[in-house]
Amino acid sequence: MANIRKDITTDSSVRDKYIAGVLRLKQEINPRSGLSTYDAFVVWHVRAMTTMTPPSQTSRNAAHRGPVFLPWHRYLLIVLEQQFQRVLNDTAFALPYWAWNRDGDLSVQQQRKSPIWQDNCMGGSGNPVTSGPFANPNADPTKFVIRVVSNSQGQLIKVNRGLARRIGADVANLPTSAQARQAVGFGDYDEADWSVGSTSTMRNVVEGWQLNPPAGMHNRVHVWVGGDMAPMSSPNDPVFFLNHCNVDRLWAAWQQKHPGAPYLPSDTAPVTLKFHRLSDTLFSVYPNPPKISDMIDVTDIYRYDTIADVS
Ligand SMILES: [Cu+2]
Repeated sequence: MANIRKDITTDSSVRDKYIAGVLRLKQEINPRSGLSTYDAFVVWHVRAMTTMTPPSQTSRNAAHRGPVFLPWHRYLLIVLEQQFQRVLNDTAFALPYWAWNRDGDLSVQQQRKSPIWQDNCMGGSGNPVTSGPFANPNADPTKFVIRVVSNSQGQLIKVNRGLARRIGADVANLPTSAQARQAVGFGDYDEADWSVGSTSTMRNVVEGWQLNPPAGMHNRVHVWVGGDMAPMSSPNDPVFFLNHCNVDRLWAAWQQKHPGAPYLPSDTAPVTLKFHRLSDTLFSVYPNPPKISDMIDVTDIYRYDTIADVS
């Protein structure tokens, strides 16, 4: 039976399990790399983002700015969810989501005071963050510490410091539910030239097209949270996965609303779109990654408690 993914601000049980799971995965250090199971997701994300597809250009990569954006992050979340189930010893655990669209419907003042930023949830803002479960101003290695970040060239750099956030500092507000419904309403999954250019396809509008300058929906959430959510190493902030779980919820809502609409591009697309075609294998640092086609129908693994607000 499929597990149910719920809103982190309305279910205290999954909220507390999510926090506990993050802290446990952070403490599992691989002696060879000096990095934790959690940190490996940061490395995987940076490596995917620096794998250009095709290598002759500098925008579309093996996880972003192209059609694979949604299935790649769906796979990332499923692998992470399995790690949570292991360390929590709870096969029914399902990742929670942050319904940032519901916060986006509120005033800017209220957005900054959302339940997600309270000390019993993700904690607050700052460099370093000083409140909540991930506060670690003295970079105590037994607490939540940032161990690896990316520079602007995508190189991995080892650090030892607390988590940083600039909530609402670099962009005023979050995407709204009306914007989410608009994105879910588009009939096409994606379109040529399969990049950042299309203004009326679900994938690109959900990922980053500028519904409201200076950034689109998922990109806008990254910029709105700021700090460690901004660079390629953004999985460093546990909010990353809650953002992407809501992004995935929008895709699930789109799939239900347009049951006949296919994932695009199909396998007849040219090899320059490798990593983005339906039967291409997903980029992974783990062995035996699945194909995009394996990520289309995952309703036997998990479902969302509701999609009503975004469909
Ligand atoms: Cu990403």
